[in-house]
Amino acid sequence: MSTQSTASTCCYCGVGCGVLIEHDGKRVLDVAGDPAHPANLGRLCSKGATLHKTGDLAARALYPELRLGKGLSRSRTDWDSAMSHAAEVFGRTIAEHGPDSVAFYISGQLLTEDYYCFNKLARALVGTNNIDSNSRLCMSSAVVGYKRSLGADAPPCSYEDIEQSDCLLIAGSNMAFAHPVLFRRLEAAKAADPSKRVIVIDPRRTDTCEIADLHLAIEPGTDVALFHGILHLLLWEGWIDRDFIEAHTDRFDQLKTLVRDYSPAITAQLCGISEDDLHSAARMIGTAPSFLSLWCMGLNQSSAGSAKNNALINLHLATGQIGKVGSGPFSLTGQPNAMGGRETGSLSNLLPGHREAGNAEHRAEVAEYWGVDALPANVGLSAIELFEGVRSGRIKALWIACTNPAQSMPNQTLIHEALATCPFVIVQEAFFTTETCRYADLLLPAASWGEKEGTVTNSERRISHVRSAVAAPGDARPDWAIVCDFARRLEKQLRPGQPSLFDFTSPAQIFDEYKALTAGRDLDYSGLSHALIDTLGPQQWPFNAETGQGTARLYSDGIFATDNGHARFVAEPYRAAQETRDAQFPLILNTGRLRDHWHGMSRTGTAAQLFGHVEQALLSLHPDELRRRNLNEGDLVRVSSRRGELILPVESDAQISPGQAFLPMHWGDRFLKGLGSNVLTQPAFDPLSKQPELKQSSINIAHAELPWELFILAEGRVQERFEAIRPLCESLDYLGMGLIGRDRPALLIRAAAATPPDTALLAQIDTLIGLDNGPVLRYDDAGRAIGKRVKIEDGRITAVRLTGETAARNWLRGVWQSGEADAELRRWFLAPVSAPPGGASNQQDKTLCNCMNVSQSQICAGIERGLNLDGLKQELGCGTQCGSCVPEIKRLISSLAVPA
Ligand SMILES: Nc1nc2c(c(=O)[nH]1)N[C@H]1C(S)=C(S)[C@@H](COP(=O)(O)OP(=O)(O)OC[C@H]3O[C@@H](n4cnc5c(=O)[nH]c(N)nc54)[C@H](O)[C@@H]3O)O[C@H]1N2
Ligand SMILES: Nc1nc2c(c(=O)[nH]1)N[C@H]1C(S)=C(S)[C@@H](COP(=O)(O)OP(=O)(O)OC[C@H]3O[C@@H](n4cnc5c(=O)[nH]c(N)nc54)[C@H](O)[C@@H]3O)O[C@H]1N2
Ligand code: SF4
Ligand SMILES: [Mo]
Repeated sequence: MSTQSTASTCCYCGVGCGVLIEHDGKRVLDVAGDPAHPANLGRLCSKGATLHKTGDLAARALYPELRLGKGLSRSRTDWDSAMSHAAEVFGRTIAEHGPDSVAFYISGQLLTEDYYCFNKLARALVGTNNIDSNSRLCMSSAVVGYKRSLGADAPPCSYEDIEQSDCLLIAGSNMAFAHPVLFRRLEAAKAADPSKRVIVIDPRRTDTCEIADLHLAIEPGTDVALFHGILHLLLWEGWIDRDFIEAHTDRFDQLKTLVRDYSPAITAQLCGISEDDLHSAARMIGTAPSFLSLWCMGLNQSSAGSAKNNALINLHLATGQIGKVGSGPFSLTGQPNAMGGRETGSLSNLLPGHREAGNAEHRAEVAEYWGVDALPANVGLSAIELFEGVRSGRIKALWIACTNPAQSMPNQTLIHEALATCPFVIVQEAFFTTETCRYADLLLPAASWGEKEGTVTNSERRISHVRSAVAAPGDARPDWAIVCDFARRLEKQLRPGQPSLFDFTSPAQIFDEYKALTAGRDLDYSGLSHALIDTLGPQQWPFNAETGQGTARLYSDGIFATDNGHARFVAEPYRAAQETRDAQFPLILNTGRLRDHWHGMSRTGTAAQLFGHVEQALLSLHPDELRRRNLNEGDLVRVSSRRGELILPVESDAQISPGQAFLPMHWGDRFLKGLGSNVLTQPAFDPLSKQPELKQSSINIAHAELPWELFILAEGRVQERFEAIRPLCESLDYLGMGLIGRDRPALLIRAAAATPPDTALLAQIDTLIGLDNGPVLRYDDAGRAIGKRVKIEDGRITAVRLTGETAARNWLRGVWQSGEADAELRRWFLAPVSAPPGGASNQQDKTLCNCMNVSQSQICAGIERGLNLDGLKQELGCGTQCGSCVPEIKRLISSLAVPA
């Protein structure tokens, strides 16, 4: 069968890289970076480059499934029955309880056309503003920041500015992990011009710091104080642009008065940094010919998220560093189409075309365009309020699409209660495995990456055409098509006899209807169409019909999107995070991304290769914090916050400051029993953006006394076995699940309990992983509750189960990985202890270079032999493909290399 190539985009982050999908018309075979796409020019990161290895069919939602009553299980149904049922329940709920008794919770990963249909459905047909998206957890503080300072929600810069800037401030962004291809572009530019200055502001020393001339490890949540302290110094030194301030801005005097209080001594103390470092930062910013800032969740996910955004933009306005090459405030968007969501009005307070739901004129404009009498004026619920409304019973029918709130929202206990009690929950998902799907009364299978068509806007306002390469599996359908099918049925109840508002047959047609709503607005892309993007390539808005071209940079003329064309300084004092350290909860928990995983891992969690870098949930703490508590790496701790408790192993990490802890956000209840990372985090939110404070929750930890341990490694059928074993393990106190093995994927489980579980559980697990038959070595010491099971087929281990004590687990993994079951293994097997044979390494290794499969131990050995980065690249091949591992290799070199 002939191989074809379809140009599309990566479905992960907001860099929006172009990918070439290699396929045979039926299956995706490979992906490559698209050299013609301006975002990445052919590059991909470790996640983009492995797209074709993810999305296991065994995890896909294939057919609509309906549950006819709580407590019953769902059964397969057809689209016609599913849609009629949904329209009937929504129609009845609206009739009985009014339009605000239903709600839609959607996602920054939908395509622009999907969003448009959802918005039209909620606001024009149902008549509610209860439509919000996971961008509330992500970008809503940036939306408020841009609007307050500049008048419109528009990042003014281009990716080229990253390469062209003389001084970059990276605040609360770990772009080495989260926006890797942009980080590669910055690395290359800095290598070409080492005079470029980079400042990183992050309480953790992340891999992004590998490129920094200055890292300010501020106390969590103190960014506003820092930015005001920097402005104080810029004023003192005369490093501001008075002409620009005079001609193009308002309200500077108020801010000048406020920042007088942020003297270097006070700022340094509030932020926990040295005055020298503060002076250095101000000097770099104040004396640079061009100054660009990049920021992400370290600023947005905060109860002071809006204030942080505006305090940073203040620095650009005060120095006149905006609208010029290499300058400007440039927020990095998280999700691939969070920008499209903002454009189409997919937050409860917005309307399409950067309009406001709270603005009567805006409502009238959109209502007229849609041909309806009016749009609802009631204030819609934002994500946190929406789920509180579900729990309190105010929301009686909830539609969730393309997001997994039972993993990603803070305060998971409340979210799970809400979903369990909601009378009717629709989940529109590509993978049936997510935590949220468990609560679906109606599960609607959605087409996913490579299978659907539409448009997305990336961080630099660039709109790409997302193309489908293969058909969706089973009965899965594109999101827009599901929405329109439902809407046409609901119209029969709510607008009988009137022409349909949802008579769309293609995404291009939806785009053409929608784009007119951007005409005359700041983002105007009414001049674009799918066909034009195909001809011209991806384009940056604004792009209107008259100019017929995209716009690389906004505000070059010094005219801003406010009523009088002036940008506005925002003067708000520093306010501490909601939760700070206290006697009861003495640590601040920070959460964020890993390099190779994506959010709740519905996609990346199906590829064993992507667990090579980090394979299980670990709580990272500074070595001093472990020492103080007599904890060793791998020990299980009970982590508690004001909202919940979680058991998981600790790891020592000197990149985390004492008094702080870090837990990746990816682990949900499937991978980490106990509702996952977000059982600990708090729902407190910023008063304006309503974005929750996901980066700072206070916690305590205590050693978890769980003497009975379980370790399982089982090769083959990983997805199926994962789904079968996970629900069996509810009785265990700790349960961490993962995958390992690149060429021979295996399921990996570590668990523990206060007392041994029922033997029936172990028997069930044995059956599921094939330890009940075939060539299995068995050792049982009932008195000490030690059990060993090892299956050896063709001279190699294929399955292991240790119970009671699991001291040999890392060593056994190594033996499994080596592919040879030797005599030493048999001797260990017969010994009455679990500990690995004397002298054998029990260290856990990890894969640093995912592309070339190079482990940390190989790289460390190379460094000890005196190899530098180039030497390692030549000898081991690491870092020569996507480059995602290069910052970490550099860090190892600087920590291990013996000075010559
Ligand atoms: N690999 C990978 N990449 C992704 C994603 C993914 O899941 N995996 N998700 C995408 C999405 S949706 C998003 S939103 C982005 C997120 O991208 P980032 O925001 O870059 O990633 P995070 O790890 O969430 O957080 C960034 C940093 O904020 C720091 N931080 C915590 N508190 C503070 C503070 O008070 N002040 C400052 N200055 N910094 C603080 C954390 O230590 C962390 O290093 O990533 C996108 N890219
Ligand atoms: N503690 C903590 N929590 C956080 C964060 C944090 O930093 N710390 N970050 C927050 C941020 S910034 C974000 S963006 C959120 C992300 O949180 P979520 O939105 O919950 O993240 P995903 O797991 O990406 O959810 C997307 C879902 O859509 C499904 N899907 C994929 N393709 C399609 C499709 O084409 N159609 C449909 N219908 N479904 C599809 C996927 O299988 C997946 O389950 O998490 C937030 N939660
Ligand atoms: S940087 Fe990586 S994850 Fe982000 S769009 Fe590009 S390839 Fe995808
Ligand atoms: Mo995000």
